[in-house]
Amino acid sequence: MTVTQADARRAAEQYREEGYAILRQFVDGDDLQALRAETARIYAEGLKHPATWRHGNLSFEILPEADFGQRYVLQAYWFSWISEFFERFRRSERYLTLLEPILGPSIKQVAQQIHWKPPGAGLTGYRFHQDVRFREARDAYRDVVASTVNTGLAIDPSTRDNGCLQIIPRSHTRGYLGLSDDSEGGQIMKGLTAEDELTRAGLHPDDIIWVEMEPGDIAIWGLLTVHGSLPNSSDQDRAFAISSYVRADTSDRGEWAFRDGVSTPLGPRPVLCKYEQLHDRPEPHYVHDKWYADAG
Ligand SMILES: O=C(O)CCC(=O)C(=O)O
Ligand SMILES: [Fe+2]
Repeated sequence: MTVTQADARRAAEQYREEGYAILRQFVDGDDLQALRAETARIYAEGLKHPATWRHGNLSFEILPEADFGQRYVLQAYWFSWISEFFERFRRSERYLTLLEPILGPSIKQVAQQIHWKPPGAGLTGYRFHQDVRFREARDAYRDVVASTVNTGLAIDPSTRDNGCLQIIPRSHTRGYLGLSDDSEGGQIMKGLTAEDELTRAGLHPDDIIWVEMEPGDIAIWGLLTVHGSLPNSSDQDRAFAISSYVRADTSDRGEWAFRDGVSTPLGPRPVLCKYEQLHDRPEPHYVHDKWYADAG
């Protein structure tokens, strides 16, 4: 099955009302097998690096064996630079069909990520937050909330046990709530959200929805939608592909995905997305910031 315009219109309507929507079997069949195989290859690429590594917008977030007894890859960013498959996938027809009712036909992509939750790694939870906190370069966007859609595609089964996404419906109508803004160095992967943090923000823990997904299902949410996820407590990994898209005419940031509905490849060099130092250190390098130190 592929996503139809009717599916996309329904999803857009639910997204506007509830701040999120889920579409089943956004990817299936041979495409899904290829997606899973390529994701495994990207993980293996990341595993070659003993510490967090960056080259342009391409990056791998690594938990090194020196500190964790074993090497884990938690995240990859902008792997389109090393993956012909993902370079086409990020701007495939299905994404245009899904996004066009919300963003129109001219769309840039400001984030391309895979998040893994390797069993045993720890530190694989994301405290409840609103993604607008990650749009630090406010001047680079106009009307950023209305002009952005985030998408999360299940590559592995996404379950309660392995730390599936959790969303609070209608929370996007509440404005910015400052959740997790007390996190050290802005790190939302350290610690868990205490229920009273939600209650103090006027949210009800009982309203939380567990977004369980089969491989190939996709969720969309907005920059003000409250969401998070628990660490993996199972022995099954959870690979989840997150992409953030913006209405092109509102954003100075992002790689083109669709220009007037036409799928548009990466250019010869990366452009500014979310990584501010892109042009300061263009060469490949390791990043030793140990954000995970003293993690409780
Ligand atoms: O991977 C997840 O479960 C959620 C990640 C997330 O919300 C984020 O990176 O902003
Ligand atoms: Fe998020």
